[in-house]
Amino acid sequence: RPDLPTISLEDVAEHADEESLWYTFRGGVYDLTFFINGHPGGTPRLLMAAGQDLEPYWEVYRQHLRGHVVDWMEKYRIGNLSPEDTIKSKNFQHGDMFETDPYRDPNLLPCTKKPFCGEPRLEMLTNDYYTPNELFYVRNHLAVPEIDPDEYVLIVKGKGVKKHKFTLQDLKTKFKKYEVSTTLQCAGNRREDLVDENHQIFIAPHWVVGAMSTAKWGGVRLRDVLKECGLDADGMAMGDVNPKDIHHVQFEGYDTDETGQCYGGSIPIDKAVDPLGDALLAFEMNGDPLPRDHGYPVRAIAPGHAGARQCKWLHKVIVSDKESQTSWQQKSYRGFAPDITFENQLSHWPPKRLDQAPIVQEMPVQSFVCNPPQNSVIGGKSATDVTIKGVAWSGGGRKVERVDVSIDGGKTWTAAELYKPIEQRRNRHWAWTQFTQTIPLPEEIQKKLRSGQNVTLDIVSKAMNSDFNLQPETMEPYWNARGICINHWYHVKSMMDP
Ligand code: MTE
Ligand code: MO
Repeated sequence: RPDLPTISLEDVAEHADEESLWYTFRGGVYDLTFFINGHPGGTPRLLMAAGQDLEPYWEVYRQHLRGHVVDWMEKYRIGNLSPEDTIKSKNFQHGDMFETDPYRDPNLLPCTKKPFCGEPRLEMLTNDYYTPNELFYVRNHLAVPEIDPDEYVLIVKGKGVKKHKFTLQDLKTKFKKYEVSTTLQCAGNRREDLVDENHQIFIAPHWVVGAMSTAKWGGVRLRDVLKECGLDADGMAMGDVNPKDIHHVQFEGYDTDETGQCYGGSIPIDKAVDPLGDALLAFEMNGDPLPRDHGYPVRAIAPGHAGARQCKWLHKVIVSDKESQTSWQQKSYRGFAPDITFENQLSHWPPKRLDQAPIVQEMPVQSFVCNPPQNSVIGGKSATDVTIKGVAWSGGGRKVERVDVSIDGGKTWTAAELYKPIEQRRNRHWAWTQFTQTIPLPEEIQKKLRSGQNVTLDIVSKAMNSDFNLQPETMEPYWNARGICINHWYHVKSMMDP
């Protein structure tokens, strides 16, 4: 950009506070002051890198290197570094907080590596009803904390409770143990499906589809712990007691970013005190202690709610009049209208009419085909049918009543056989339903195959929940800039090759 002035590294370093935020990147100088509150990872992290070169940070947080982030930033370029300064700017070394992350199974396909987000190979999700722990999707926003179980403490405090501290041993011995089977799904699952030539999403990770898994969680009920700390959970659940200043239960994790900000989220108090809500503080996953990636030693489980509220490495439970004030509650998981984009509103936080962008808790009905796998080649000159398998789930404990499948992209449908080997009661259908169906191939497809021609099937499923809500056909009516609650038909292309 020869039209822009040359700026020295010393000058850039002067612009490193809320008044003025300058950065360098590959020889360019950028003024991102307006973006102070817009960064999806939070203001402190933007400040942390202020006055410096972004490349060493982005070596760690590689999701930024996707073309559109770099392109977008170009609009805010104010100058160039000299060739000497460009070389110097890269020498800054940034520590890697992810070095102590645990080993991961190679069948957990990484979507981002630092922080680690991985989704299981989809075709493996229908092998078992409960997802094996090593294949359960992982969504970390930060590095995995190292927690000594003897030093672990859970702090409960806030409105309506007396401050308490519990050790892991206290949780295991002072309360009755419960087991709850629930599916977790990241609110951003299938984010990649909202991206095309006309739609960009400036938030990572771009999950394909596998950010959904199911486990049986063992632990103690959140309501029992709150009662032990003095909250009138029974009175509140019955509606006899309705305190004006108690609306939310906030969770905070042991995991923190480079600036000390911990992960956090909250759920409504009604979910926490509801005896039929099954909210847990879990220390077991499918009968084993929680793996490190899934929150060892204790995590929150709020069945039916978005993955983001299931706070891992749980350190604090805070009863409050307010929702969690973290960026994960306030920014990341809001549902914006289709005309709101990152460029036109969200990079200048807060956008207008935040009240029109609700914070997600319970998620919409979802299903997708796992088998045959995406882009697979299935054989058979003499094939006469194709067997489809997949998973379906609805947030809010709503039951999956029916799943229809199609091999012609949704022109014709057949109801699938549903499989749910455990009993869950009305509005407590926290765990998914698996489905399978064998569809006869139409005569013209069979003819083509017999004559040696390829046929590509467009396999789709659509689930209906107990509210009679169905998955929408396309993303247009609900496209949203944060890329959340994505549930339109998932198409699997599978080629039959004789
Ligand atoms: N809790 C903490 N402390 N830190 C996190 O990064 N990620 C959340 C949630 N709880 C997260 C967390 C998100 S967005 C999701 S989708 C789920 O954990 C994922 O849980 P899993 O990794 O066990 O599948
Ligand atoms: Mo998530």
